[in-house]
Amino acid sequence: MAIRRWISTIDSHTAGHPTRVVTGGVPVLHGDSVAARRDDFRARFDPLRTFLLHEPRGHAAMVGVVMTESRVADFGAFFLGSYKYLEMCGHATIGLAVTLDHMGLIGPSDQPESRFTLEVPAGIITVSVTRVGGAVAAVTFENVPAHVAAADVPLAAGGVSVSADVVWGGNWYGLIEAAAAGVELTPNGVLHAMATGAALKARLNALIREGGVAGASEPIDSILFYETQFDEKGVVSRQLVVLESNKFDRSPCGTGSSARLAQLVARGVIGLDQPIRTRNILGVDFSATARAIEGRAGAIQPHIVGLAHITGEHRFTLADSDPLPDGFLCR
Ligand code: PYC
Repeated sequence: MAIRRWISTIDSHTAGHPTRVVTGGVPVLHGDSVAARRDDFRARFDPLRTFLLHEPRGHAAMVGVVMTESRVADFGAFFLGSYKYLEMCGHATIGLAVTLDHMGLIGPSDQPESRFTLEVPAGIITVSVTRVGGAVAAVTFENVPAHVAAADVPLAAGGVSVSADVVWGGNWYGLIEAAAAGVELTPNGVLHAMATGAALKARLNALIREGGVAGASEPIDSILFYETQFDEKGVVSRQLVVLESNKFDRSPCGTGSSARLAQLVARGVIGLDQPIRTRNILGVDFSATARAIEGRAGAIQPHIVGLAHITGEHRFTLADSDPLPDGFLCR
């Protein structure tokens, strides 16, 4: 059997959501910035994205990371989604940090902490890895600033009438209270949540496209359904991000958690420097804290803490006779 392509990856999961970091096999990319090299990849090598992320090697929820040089940060990386390229991805940043530690690329493992800067298409972020007994115990990233663009947008679709806040957290989100949308934040509620979320996202994007949402001009990437709970340690945001009709974030979602922080601060539910927990439908938490940004009233700097676990190392191949070289997804 003749093999036409080899690509190696290290895979991990962050609170259940997969990250596939490419460690070899991507051709040299051109451009002055990570965003420019991402655009070069998209223009010339997009079939590599679907080869790696789509079935039979991946699935709709798979997220890929391509590392590339940075002229302004310690590392550069861009994010591959199964349907599109992401400006920023929090769970994959945590997965990347654990992968870099696994590869021995971010400092001696007997150090209690390693820090690095990372250029991503959305900007430059700072990442730190905390170790206990030589093993990674937590990854913290300081995300790009988050802000609310529009609040209380009335929305009717998918058989429900709700209101949405449009919020930037590194990607664009429509934030909707789960109970108002009849969505259950449990594994059994996911199919219904994806159908309802996809209908609400399409409606909200149509409104934004028509200029009907003051303050919002870009299409949202995802709907984030939430429920706010209070316990003895403070606020818990239970949440589920619907990315597409067949795709939800298994993790509490790093950029979604950033958007939630901006919303909770804007609504006065929490203050700056007050950590909350954002919890996925599997009961795994991120810790999330909003910090002030000097000279930028209305925006907050999200600090997100989570953990990822390595699941395996792969050497993907493409045989000449493979009838599905670019992979496939069914909606
Ligand atoms: O964690 O930011 C995130 C994310 C975005 C899409 C999937 N995960």
